[in-house]
Amino acid sequence: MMKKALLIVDVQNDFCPGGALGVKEGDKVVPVINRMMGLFDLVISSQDWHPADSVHFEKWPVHCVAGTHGADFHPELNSEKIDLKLHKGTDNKDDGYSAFEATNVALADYLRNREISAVYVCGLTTDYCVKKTALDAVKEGFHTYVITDAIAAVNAQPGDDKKALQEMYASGCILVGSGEIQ
Ligand code: VGL
Ligand code: ZN
Repeated sequence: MMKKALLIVDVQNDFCPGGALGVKEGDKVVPVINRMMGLFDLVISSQDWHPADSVHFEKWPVHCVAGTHGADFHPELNSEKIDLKLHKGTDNKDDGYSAFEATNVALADYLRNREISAVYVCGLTTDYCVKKTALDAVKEGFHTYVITDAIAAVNAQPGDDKKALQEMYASGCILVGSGEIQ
């Protein structure tokens, strides 16, 4: 049996409407993700977890500062079902867009040690951290799925979401709907 992990990227208050870097309909991914959790051998989350003096904030409004409310999970996310919680972007010199850059756990080794061969990526945001995480998952040799109804984009330029999906598809990611997962 192919073992599979759900990778929930950055479903944090600051990326949801009303947050410091709130994305349109960012909160809509939450019920979709909660419904899927039971289908996986392993459920893993990442959290953007920046120091207040990060160089990252030269590109972005201040968001997801470690330990703040903005860095907490969306309150409706069923975080009790999460087996492993990753922190990324923790160094003041790094963007940490990919969950594979988590600084508390070496994610690729962690997955391989548990014989996970397929990774399903969802969460926020389509054009940054979801994309970088999915591309790294492919590079690390995992069968990589992106759940298209469980992601939302920054869309700094209109169409960035479509572009990101095309790039992920062209790199070997498989695009699926949450309803297709067994
Ligand atoms: C993200 C912008 C800045 C993300 C994180 O989670 O996609 N985007 N930091
Ligand atoms: Zn960030």
